[in-house]
Amino acid sequence: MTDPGDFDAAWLPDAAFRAVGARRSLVRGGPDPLADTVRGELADARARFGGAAVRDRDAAEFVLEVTGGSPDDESYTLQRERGTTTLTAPSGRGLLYGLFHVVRLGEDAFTGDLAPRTHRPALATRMLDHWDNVAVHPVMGQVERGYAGGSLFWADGEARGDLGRVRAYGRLLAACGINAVAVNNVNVHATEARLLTDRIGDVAAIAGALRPYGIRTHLSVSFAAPMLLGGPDTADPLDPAVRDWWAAATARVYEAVPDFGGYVVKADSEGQPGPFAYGRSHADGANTLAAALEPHGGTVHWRAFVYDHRQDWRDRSTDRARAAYDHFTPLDGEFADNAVLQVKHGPMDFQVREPVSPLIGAMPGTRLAVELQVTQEYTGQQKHVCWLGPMWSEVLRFRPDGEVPAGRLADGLVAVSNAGDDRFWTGHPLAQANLYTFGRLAWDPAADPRAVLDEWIALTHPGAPDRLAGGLHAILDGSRATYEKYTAPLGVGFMVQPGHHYGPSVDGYEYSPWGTYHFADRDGIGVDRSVATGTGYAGQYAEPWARLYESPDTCPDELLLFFHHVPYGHVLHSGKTVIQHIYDTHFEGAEEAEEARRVWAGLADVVEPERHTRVTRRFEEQLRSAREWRDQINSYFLRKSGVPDAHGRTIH
Ligand code: BDP
Repeated sequence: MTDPGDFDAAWLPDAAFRAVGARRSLVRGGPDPLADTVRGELADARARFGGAAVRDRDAAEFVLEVTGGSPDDESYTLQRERGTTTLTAPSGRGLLYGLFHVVRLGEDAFTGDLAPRTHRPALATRMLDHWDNVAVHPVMGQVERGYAGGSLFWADGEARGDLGRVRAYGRLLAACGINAVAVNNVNVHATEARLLTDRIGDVAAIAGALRPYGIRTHLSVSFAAPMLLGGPDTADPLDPAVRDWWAAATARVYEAVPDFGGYVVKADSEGQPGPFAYGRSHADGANTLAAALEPHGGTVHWRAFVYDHRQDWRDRSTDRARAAYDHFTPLDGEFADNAVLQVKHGPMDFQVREPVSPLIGAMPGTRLAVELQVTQEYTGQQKHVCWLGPMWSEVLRFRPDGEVPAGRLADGLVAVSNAGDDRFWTGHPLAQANLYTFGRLAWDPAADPRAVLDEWIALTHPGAPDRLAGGLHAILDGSRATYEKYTAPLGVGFMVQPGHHYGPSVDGYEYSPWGTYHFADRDGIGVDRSVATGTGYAGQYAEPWARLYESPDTCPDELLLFFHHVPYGHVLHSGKTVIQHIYDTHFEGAEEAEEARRVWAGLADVVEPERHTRVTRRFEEQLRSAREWRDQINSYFLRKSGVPDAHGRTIH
């Protein structure tokens, strides 16, 4: 067993269980493996905080009961009257989520009365994708875009022998509502391809460690798997031999992992094989895998991140932002019922500011999951504080046609995990807030992210003085806005160093074929994506958005350069010119990062020393980097435009 002291307790410190553990409690119903998990949690908490297990309902202060129903029903009902708190759920799954709800409430769950209230997740799939390689990749390392050490699942080219930490991970995930995990990278290399066949035992072991916390295990597979793994010499999805191969391979997966969740596929994207090679559509590709999974209750998550990364800016049709919509909307209605199209939240690639992808909402006949990136590839790589709750909430509240109620965007929410074998799980201890917030927003996309942040703060630092809670809130709440200020302006994106994507390089991708341009010249900056004169991307939206984005007069400031190429003197709705906005935000952003560091320094006496030191070091790097961003961006645009800063500040 891993010594629990080897890693941080994150949002489940023992003290968070004080209220639960101090009660006389009774668990009824079963047999149900997840109810057993609840029993175990309660027994541990009681042992710590002096409560007792009782057999008589009348003697119990806390009654937990599985009432019977579908094992997949995740709902629970909580109430309190006459001194007894009662948690009921149709399944052990719901009971587990209910227990964590009670943990969040603490003493409030055992005080006064609580009218009965039933809680259930808004989205059925709440999933984390791990971009983990089994073997260390020569360029990408073990975890692609990972900033938290090695993989939680894999070490030395094999599944970890000790799965104690995987179990602890599953527990943390359950406590914020996540119910699915894909355990390997979407870029499937040779070793990882074999997880599907001769190495399925490794996957089964991991699934066994996650199962007690209600988490189903999924696998990223290569579209070319039949060819890579000794099957037919083609991966043509309509070839009967290929279909048979997938059916047989999938049946063997289910022998090893009976509750296996399904496959994740990145096809025809950034060098991964796909159906285009055979003149087949992505629906053909997805449906072949879906057919193999269907008899077993599995799902294929088919990624919509399909674009040509070897293109020049030839004409409007090659705008990368258009690609996912152009590829997939003609296929609406053609995907199998157990195929889910997994769509990145923005049309490009996880930038700090993008419009919501127009594909979301444009495929009413297709099951859809929205993909977020919790790992901070483009948002500071867990060296910078950047709490993404507000950004995700904006995405989840977006109404594609101005009408769809919040939380109805998709069937599922998926995110690229930011966790690794780091002592603090996430490299930057404050990046734990991103993982937690993702789970809670997947459960309830309409939740106020700031309330979720405070929940995380309270759980992670039980009994902490108000000063600590207030300081953490101040540091995290505005951190995405701060990061946005000192990096690429007004939605234009990128301007990062090529390859690793950390730190500024204004023209780093400007003349490369990846399709990520800002088009800055001496007169202006931005990408014309209007229908009238540009790439036509704005026309992929339904009204009212298409009209709003079409004109620089109505386009929101923060997305102006994503949609329009404008002169530096263009006046924003804020009243500032674009060039002055660039200068001002870059000075402000670096100052705000400095202020956040100051707040953190003032918390030294109320934060565990190791955690405090880790964050302090990260702040040093964040400040260095923020100043570098400020100086590079400001001097680049001063030179390009020749327009001086209105406030006469020195630009390096
Ligand atoms: C990009 C990453 C790359 C991923 C790709 C993806 O740079 O490492 O493989 O997304 O989502 O953001 O497939």
